[in-house]
Amino acid sequence: MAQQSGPYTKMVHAGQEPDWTGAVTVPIYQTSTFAFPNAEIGAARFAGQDQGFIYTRLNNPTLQALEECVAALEHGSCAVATASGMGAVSTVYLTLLGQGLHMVGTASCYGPSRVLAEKYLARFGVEASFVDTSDLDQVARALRPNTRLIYVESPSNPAMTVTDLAAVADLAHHHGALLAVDNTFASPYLQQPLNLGADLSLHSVSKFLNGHADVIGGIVITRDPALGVQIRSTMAMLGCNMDPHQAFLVLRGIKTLGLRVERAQANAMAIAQFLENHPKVARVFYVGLPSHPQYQLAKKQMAGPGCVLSFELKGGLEAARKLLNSVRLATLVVSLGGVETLIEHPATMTHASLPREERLAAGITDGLIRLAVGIEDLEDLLADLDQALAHV
Ligand code: LCS
Repeated sequence: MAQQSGPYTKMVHAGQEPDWTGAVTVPIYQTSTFAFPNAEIGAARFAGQDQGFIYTRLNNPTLQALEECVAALEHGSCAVATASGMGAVSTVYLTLLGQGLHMVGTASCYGPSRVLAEKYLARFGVEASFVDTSDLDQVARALRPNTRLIYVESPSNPAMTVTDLAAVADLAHHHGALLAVDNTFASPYLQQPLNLGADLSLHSVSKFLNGHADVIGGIVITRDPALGVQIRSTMAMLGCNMDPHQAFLVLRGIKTLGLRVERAQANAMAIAQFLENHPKVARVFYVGLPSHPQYQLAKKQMAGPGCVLSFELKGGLEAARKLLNSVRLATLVVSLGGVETLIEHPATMTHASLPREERLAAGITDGLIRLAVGIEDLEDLLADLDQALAHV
């Protein structure tokens, strides 16, 4: 496969050349460890002078195929698969931060990414400030002499807030810090943070990359190969490696990433327009609508608005509960990025751990509903929402 191939070709082929057996699909190398041909080669592998496999916690051919595929999709030099998205976040934090060092993060990022920094790493002397990273002044004001990492989720959950990645990368680099971007909501199909200046990109592959709600996994991508080696070393020390069977399923999911996102995104656009015109809906947050505050920025840095939206019901908590209990096709569940349409209530579910004041500041009101749109027939999805809204 040529280096300059298009994204659909990469999804199907990158990192997935047939092995010596000719297997068209990368096999599951379900082995914990790899035999060395002789003592000298074994020693050379440990010394980093021979690239052969050693032990699955460090790497494995099925994992390597997935890592090469995602690195190609995001224009990185290196990728490291992890057991979960939180494994990817932990690996990035523990590689770049330490006692006396500081990070700046997106206030409305996935809750545990914030709790990990503010509660757990704080015990080891790491400082963290979480601000609205879509406001560059807030990011600049939060920087300290000891800031080493800016951690941005864009679009971020659930108000779909978009941060100017190229501008934040400049801020980070002028300050001697690195920029890591959680690219989960966009997926590599719609956004390539490294092309915009980020140093690291990461995903919960449990979402769009796998796409079928049957795997938990994560991945970190770097531009600098030396940083990639550090990331792999941290991942291996933490022991948060992905399993070969997980990697096989994610590779299979990636083959249809573009097709799935295109279809779900078209559904999301039509649903966002339907909701924006509905009398019981106060507001819709979807980066594909001109009413979204960062509509123009999203158009500039993303190849499409994506498949997740949220909307606020005029009737508050009671209306939200009624709607959630009335949908028949959309499934009431926390997660996103699958082929099926998923619906949830951020204030009492994904963002329940945030103090009420902070939740409201991030736009997470009691009437807010998050909808992760799938690939079902649009008419069926609209009919389901229409009948559920009639119960509100
Ligand atoms: N980053 C983002 C943006 C996420 O949405 C999630 C999980 C993670 C990281 C962590 O990934 P995991 O360890 O679960 O693979 N988001 C979830 C959500 O919105 N609902 O359920 C999980």
